[in-house]
Amino acid sequence: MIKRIATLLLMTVITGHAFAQQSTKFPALADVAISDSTFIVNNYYKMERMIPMRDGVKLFTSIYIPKDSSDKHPIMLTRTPYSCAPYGEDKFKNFWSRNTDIYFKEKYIVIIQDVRGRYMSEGEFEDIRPFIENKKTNKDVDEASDTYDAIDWMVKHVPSNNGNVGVSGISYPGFYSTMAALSGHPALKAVSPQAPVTDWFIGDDVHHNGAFFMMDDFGFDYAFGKPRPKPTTESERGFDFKSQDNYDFYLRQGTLKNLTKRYMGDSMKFWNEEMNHPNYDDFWKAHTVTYHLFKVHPAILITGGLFDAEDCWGAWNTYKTIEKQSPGTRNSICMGPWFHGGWAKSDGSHLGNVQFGKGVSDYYYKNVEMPFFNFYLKGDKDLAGKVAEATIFISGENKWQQFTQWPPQNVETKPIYLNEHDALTFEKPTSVNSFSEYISDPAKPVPYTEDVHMERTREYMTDDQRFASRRPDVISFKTDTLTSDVTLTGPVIADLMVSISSTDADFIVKVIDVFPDNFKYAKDDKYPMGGYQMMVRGEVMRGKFRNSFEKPEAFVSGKVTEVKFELPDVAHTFQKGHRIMIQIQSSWFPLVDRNPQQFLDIYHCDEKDFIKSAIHIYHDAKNASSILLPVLKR
Ligand code: PG9
Repeated sequence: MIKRIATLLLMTVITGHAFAQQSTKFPALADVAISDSTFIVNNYYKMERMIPMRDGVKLFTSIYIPKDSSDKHPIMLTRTPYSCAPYGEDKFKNFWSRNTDIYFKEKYIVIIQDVRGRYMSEGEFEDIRPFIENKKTNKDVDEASDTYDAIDWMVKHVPSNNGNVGVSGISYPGFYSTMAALSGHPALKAVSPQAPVTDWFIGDDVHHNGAFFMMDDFGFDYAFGKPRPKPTTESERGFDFKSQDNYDFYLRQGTLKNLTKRYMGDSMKFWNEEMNHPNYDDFWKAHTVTYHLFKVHPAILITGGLFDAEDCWGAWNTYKTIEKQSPGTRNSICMGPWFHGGWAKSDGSHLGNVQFGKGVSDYYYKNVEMPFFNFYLKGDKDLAGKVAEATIFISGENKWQQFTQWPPQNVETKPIYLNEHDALTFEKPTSVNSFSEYISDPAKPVPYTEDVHMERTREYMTDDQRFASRRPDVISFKTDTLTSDVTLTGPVIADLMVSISSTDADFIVKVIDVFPDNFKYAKDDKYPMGGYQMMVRGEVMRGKFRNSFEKPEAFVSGKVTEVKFELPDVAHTFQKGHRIMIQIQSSWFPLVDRNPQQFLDIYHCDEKDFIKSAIHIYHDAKNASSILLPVLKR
């Protein structure tokens, strides 16, 4: 380490004078990690500016510029609610800790902006600020108009820019990227919304199919939702759980009403909005960008993780919505075996116990993201067409595959049926009045993972499900050992025939790859991989929304009822010798809040409202429950 700092110092001294005319402000070494920092620190300088928006509000913007002014460079802009820190023109963000340092090697001008109302930018913040379709005055501002105004200033004032701008961002910055694509600025040529926050009621972060993702959202809202009296460089403090056991902590809180009363005062604006909008109403629709993707002009690259616990839905559905609403847009997608943002933060070789091989993230940057932006922002002609419509990693066989459309054309939607004796067959059941029963007890909800911890893990997305298989309130159906590979590429649809003894319930469906009993990655596997039950996809459906997210409906106790819902797209090969398993349960705690299993307002109910429910899942000739699988024909 010492040796490398000496090199850095030496290089700074040697190269410092060569660029003195641009800037003599080198960052304090304490703010510079080693690794690629030497290159970035010695070849870039930093400016900070307050950029004026059309309504007069000014946004704090950090601008990193190549010292090489012999050429003009494209701009890569990220707009974030999570701070463009560090603040100070002599302090560099540690870009070198992420794969995105590639933009410095490609000599982009890298710009990060605090969005309106966050950190050092002026104005009032609004979570996922609604898009204003017909802006009439300069007071009609949203994230699209803020991006337009920011880009307009940049192309006119940032030294050495070539007039071409790209925008990219992961997660919430992914939402700002999607909104940027609606800005209409002519200099904005290419946008990459990555794991974009897209619809917080249907599939991202806060709710999935109307079920509240309590653990993620409580922690997020508590830290993020506090009012900001004035611009500040300081981050909000997170919640002090005083516990290392999230299952115990949230079970002890009992109801959402208690969480609100105990920890979330009236100042927690968005939490209180969530508590008071239990259905998919105009509030949620106004805060959902997929109603406005009709005029997307820049080229689009959507990037996401197949095993992203936060915005997997957003990635798939932003791409699909642009396909539908802006058919003329150059719209492409790349999904790899990553956790949330994993392409930027990891080599992509594994998630938890499941391995995907070497060079996964490298492949993405070298063959997808950089060619995409270099083509549109640098005019690299030889890259034309190199980026496929859909570049998808197929886990299981662990190979990248390029498709001309997504879902692929040669996909057959094949129903696989739940059957008696826990069987899963492509043949329809023939039995009479056959069902599996489990008792869903809110006092003992099914954990979402096996071990004890506080922060929601990202590994749960590929965790071994054997802990759940062994519970009496989880039912599992599995195929015989596969005699040939089965590759699934596209959305999975659960079509359950159920009855419950109460008036509401949640249904969690998991698609699982059961490894052979003798499976090993290597002789010294740290975890017993033989018989591993890898979750390929899991999703929850809050039963009362089965027919409408806007108008929830109670179940009639004991009446056979269809519950049909879509799980986010998958890309996985169940290899020969493996089995396909479907698991069904009615709680997933504390990932999802407990359903009191009565038709009522869950956000304001009391502990006494939580009751057990006897859940019947039917698998007979009259009421056949099935999972519609997107089987790739090869
Ligand atoms: N997807 C992240 C998140 C947002 C809201 C609640 C919980 C998580 C994020 O935007 O960082």
